[in-house]
Amino acid sequence: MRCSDSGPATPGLFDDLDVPQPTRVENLGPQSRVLRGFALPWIERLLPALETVLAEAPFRHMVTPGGFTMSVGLSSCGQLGWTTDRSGYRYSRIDPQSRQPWPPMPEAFRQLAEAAAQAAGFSAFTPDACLINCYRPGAKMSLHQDKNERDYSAPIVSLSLGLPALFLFGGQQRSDKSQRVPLLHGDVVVWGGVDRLRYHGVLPLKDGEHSLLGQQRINLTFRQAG
Ligand SMILES: O=C(O)CCC(=O)C(=O)O
Repeated sequence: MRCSDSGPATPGLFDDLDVPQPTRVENLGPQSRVLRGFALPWIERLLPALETVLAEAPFRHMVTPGGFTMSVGLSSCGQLGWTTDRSGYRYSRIDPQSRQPWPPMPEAFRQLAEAAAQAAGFSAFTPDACLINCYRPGAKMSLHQDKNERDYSAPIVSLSLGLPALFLFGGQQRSDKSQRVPLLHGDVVVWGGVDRLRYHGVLPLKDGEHSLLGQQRINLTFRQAG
């Protein structure tokens, strides 16, 4: 389950499960929340499901329309997968690498995303796309808005697994000052409504070793895209 290696899981991957803690909620804006540790009770279901998805659709480094290779490895599951190449950013029903539909969204993923959206004040969230981002040390994501979805009435639900990262949460303009939000294994960020189009990104991942995921951070971003 590595960005550049879709081989078998690390032995003992599930031996050291985190102990669930009650969720602490932090507000980033009027309709954006960090749900601390929200996913910890789901980890035992999420990680095997993630391995199944990645066996079918391994991480790959996509190219932006400007010709830059992204430092983050990408995969997707669900009806729609987010892709980028020289012709643009878009959602596609087909994985451009395998030319097959993306793997189905595992039930545990969907349930977690819906529960997190509900906990953050967004009922009726039904994700049809889950973008899976893999960061190795040094990988980053520049400030951007999520704008390829058909309408913006549904929130974005974003789960962090593995190594800690510094998430940037900015304003409606790229030049607005960003908050720096440390995100840990099991944290979920939800933003929608008036905050749906806020710029966000991730600073370069620091070196480290996570007890379950090794030298990487994996982010699952759930969207209602179609
Ligand atoms: O990795 C993250 O926490 C954010 C990912 C992200 O911004 C995106 O996929 O659009």
